[in-house]
Amino acid sequence: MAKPQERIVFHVDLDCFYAAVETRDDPKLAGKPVVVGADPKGGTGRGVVATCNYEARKFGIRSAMPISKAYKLCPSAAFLPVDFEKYVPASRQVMEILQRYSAVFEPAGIDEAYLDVSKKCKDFKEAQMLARELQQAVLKETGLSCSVGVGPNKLIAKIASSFRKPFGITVVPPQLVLPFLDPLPVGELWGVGKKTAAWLNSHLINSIKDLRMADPVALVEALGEFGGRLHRMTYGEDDRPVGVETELKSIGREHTFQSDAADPAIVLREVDRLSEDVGREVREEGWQFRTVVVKVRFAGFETHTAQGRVAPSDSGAVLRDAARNLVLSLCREGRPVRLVGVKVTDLESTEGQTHLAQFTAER
Ligand code: TTP
Ligand code: MG
Repeated sequence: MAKPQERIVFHVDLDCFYAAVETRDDPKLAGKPVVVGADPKGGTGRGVVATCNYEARKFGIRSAMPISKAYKLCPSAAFLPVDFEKYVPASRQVMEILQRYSAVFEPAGIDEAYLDVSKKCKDFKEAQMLARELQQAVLKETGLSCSVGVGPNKLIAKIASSFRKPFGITVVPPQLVLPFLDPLPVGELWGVGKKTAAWLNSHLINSIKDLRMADPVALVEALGEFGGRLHRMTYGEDDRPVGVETELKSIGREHTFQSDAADPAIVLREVDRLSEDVGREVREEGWQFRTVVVKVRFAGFETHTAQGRVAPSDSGAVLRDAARNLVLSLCREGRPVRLVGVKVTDLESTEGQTHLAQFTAER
């Protein structure tokens, strides 16, 4: 067991998740650049890259980049559509494995989760061995590679898991928290988006150490309450427990048809309307979403849901396109639809969300 009051937290994140599932399932793709996302249509396609494997990243391709740009960077890559029917079962299988390593478990997205292993390991050395064991088990049982960050809390574990990817393990015991954070760019901190980073950089605050040395009063004056939180984050402290979801936020709307809709065009028109309403509310609340969830209830009450991740957004158009694709993936049998619903989750304030986009682009 870890010392009283000392916690040991893992953040596990799969490596190039969607692309990894695709290459696992099709051996012909091994070693080739693989891009998962919208159809590039020979360079004229609209839409964005969901993710790509590490071979494709060598060409500069990144999540959330326009697919046309990805095509220009590497036209010979394999371009594949997003296929949640493959990713959701893969995600579930990984999450089941992770829960064998600790009951104190918190999924944080389709390909990431936190584990509190304080009761399983007496120190960080043991935790490192457990992380290696977990990583090997995931690889052996699912064919997927993951990276693990090990730290005294969620904040450090999360930053650590992305530190050495793919198939990395980064252990940051309490006494190394400050030296670990010091040289990292301020954008690594949760909530620091492009705008905040640009403002900080213009004041010669580039690294987390620079930010710690900055005057907290000046930060609060410039950034409001967030400036104070940000300054505290530079000490790497974080009390949030693992296993308690921080206020699950979602915004959604549903519509039941007067008479069951057999024509997909009618269903999609309703999806557009619901997406517009949900998008408006998201913007009014000052949120951005990362996950889109749709629900389709067929005549006879059989209900299916599907969900997909998108780059952080508050755009009704992004929501509509994602929702349309998801609904189509459920409706393809052409069965009459009784009810359709559109919901967004993984909501964060505008600040927090730009962080993810920027982080992805820079990785
Ligand atoms: P990430 O864990 O951010 O990315 P990744 O697993 O592809 O790559 P990495 O090795 O750097 O962790 O996201 C998990 C999945 O979520 C990713 O495989 C595809 C999806 N996703 C999108 O659809 N759009 C996005 O903008 C991002 C960032 C992710
Ligand atoms: Mg990942």
